[in-house]
Amino acid sequence: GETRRRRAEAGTWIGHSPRRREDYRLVTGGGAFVDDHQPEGCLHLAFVRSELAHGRIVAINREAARQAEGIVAVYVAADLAGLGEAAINRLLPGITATPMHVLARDIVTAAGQPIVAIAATSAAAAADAAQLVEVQIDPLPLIGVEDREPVLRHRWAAGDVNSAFKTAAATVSASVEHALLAPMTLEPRAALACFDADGLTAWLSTQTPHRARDDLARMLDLPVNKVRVIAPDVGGAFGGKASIYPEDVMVAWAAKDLCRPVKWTASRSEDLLAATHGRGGRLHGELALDAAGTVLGLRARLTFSHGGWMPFSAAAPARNAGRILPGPYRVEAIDVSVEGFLSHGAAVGIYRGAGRPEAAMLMERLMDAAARRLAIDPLEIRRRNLVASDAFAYRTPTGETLDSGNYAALLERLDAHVDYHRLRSEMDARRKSGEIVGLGLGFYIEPCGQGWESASISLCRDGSIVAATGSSAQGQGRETAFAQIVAETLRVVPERVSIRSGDTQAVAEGIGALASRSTAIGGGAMLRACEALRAKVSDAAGEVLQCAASEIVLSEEGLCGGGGQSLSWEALGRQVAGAGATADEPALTSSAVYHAEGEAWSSGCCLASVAIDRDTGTVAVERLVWIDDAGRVLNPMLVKGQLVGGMAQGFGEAMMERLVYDDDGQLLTGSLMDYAVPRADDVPQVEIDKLETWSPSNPLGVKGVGEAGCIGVPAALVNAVSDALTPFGAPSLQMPLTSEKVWRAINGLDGA
Ligand code: SMO
Repeated sequence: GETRRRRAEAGTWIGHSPRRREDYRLVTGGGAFVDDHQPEGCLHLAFVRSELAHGRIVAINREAARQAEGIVAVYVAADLAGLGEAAINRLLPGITATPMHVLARDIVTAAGQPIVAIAATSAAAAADAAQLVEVQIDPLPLIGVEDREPVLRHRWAAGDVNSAFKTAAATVSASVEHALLAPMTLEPRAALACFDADGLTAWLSTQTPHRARDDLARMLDLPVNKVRVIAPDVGGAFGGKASIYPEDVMVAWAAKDLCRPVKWTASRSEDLLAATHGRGGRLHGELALDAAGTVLGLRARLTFSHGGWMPFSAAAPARNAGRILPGPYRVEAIDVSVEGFLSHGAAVGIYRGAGRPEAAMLMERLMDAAARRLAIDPLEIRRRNLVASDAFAYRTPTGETLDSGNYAALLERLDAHVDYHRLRSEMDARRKSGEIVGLGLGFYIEPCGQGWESASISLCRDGSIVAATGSSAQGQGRETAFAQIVAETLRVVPERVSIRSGDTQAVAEGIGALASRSTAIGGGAMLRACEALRAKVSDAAGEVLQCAASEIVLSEEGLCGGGGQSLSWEALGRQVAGAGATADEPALTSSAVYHAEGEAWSSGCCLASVAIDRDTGTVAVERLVWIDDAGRVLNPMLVKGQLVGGMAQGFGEAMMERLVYDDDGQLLTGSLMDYAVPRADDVPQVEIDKLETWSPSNPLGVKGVGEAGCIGVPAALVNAVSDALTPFGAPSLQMPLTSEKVWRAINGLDGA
């Protein structure tokens, strides 16, 4: 009531934490996910998938399936004549694109690849009929990475790296392997499509509705304006829902072919098998340093695995890892090369961080190696190499421009928060008394997206304000944050504002929610649209109130003219829209496409302290302290939610998770009995503090935060465990740091 009004008057919604407006709906079962939509007469798809990782399809017998109860159609690749190809983002020059096949024709390259699609009157009938399809595949030998040509290749070079290594007082190296991971969403992938005289409407569990629309239009040869994609509630995405999938296209094709609604919802095992995997990079790096620990040069070779085909953003992890590799450190001479290879398995795509975690892990392992070699404290050696706070905008040797940051202040705040040197002495004392304990640091930078986003906003006939954004929602609180931007700009309470997202009809063009970009770029678009609407509102109110537009003052109560005359938002809406208009009819509308002036770069640092149980190798995280700088914070509660969620996934990567294929290319981790996702009682407590270095790259001064936890936390954890294992010959362990691996290292056994 009163507090709210005062805040609205002061225009201070930004920086506060109103409760998430989407939560009541979501926690009371009122959410509507794709699978909750069940149009009349909806058919269900099931897929017959390849049982082999490589082979030639020699025969498919679908007769029995066709005769089964409730079966409407049984599709093979030959039935999909005229189907186009999905787009690929040529983020790096020299990409040899390998787009997906909706259904495999002739050759299968991964176990789990769809070969046959069955449409039936129920999901159970479709699944039963799938058992009746006989697919005969002649096995082919698997192709190892050594027998493949790279599908992408790029190199970043600057300065005289050879002379840096020649003149160095010390050189160190590190190798990092990122296991393949599953972007584990609560809601598995799901697609529903209807086709009628107006065209195709597809409900997809996607984070990029407009891209999906364009893909479906191209592949199905429909005009873009005849395709509408709706992302209703999306139960997590994490990069795994940023590209169109064969199953999505098959659903749309079947809906068009049969002129009936068609739906498919993945099982958990289907997602583990055939949704895109994340990570899977192997990175090797070397640092050249002078005797004081100053980095003189960096060499690195990064190898990424792409799986069986390349989704839209296939090159993003490789490109990100390379372009951000020096991290927050000043390095003038670099030679960084990256190569990507196909392999037998599901496609590998972006996953929360998309190359950033890989870069941070390599750089932070290297800094620790350098600290050990030169007997300089790990915090101190970082302090000596951080980009100085007066060096921004800082041009990196890979050609990126870090817009802003204060890395020294991050370090000071971390130091002060934990009393670093006391903590270090405590650890030393405990180690002397026989405990296995360690401290680890992880510094990171987080680029928050490039390009543009769109927004549109209307004052409606009833005085309500409806805003639409091309940034979509997947659980991160989009409605709440964007309502704050609107409320702040138009000086109203957020309750007056509704936010629409995830619908290609809400805004004509858009990018979506990925790459930590939504607030920096999508928020910028929303701000611009709001400013344009504010001008229109002032003009219209000035006309009604007979005063200059510049005299109009906006508040929750309405529009006030220079002489004290006023009218309510509803009165203005009614006046402009006309008496005959419906309540939700737009009276005034403004749209904006905002092109970010530059990329916003978040940053941060983490410290982990761990204690290891000598008998079991179990790692207990005693403290996880984290300072994040996401620029100006719109909503501290939402930011904390992003940080904690990212931390849980980063913890999972560092300590527990790993997709495993056997030598025949069969996935061994096909269920949650085998793939270890952290549960609530696995995830450590975290102490979070922040810095707010506002970004000059966008009008809100904001940066991203969605990926930070996956970037900084694993590096700190791995460094902490490595530090703890120093007395055991400092073995170089690769993630995940399972108790078995750690126990083997303690006991000097192979396989650590
Ligand atoms: S890995 Mo993200 O959704 O760009």
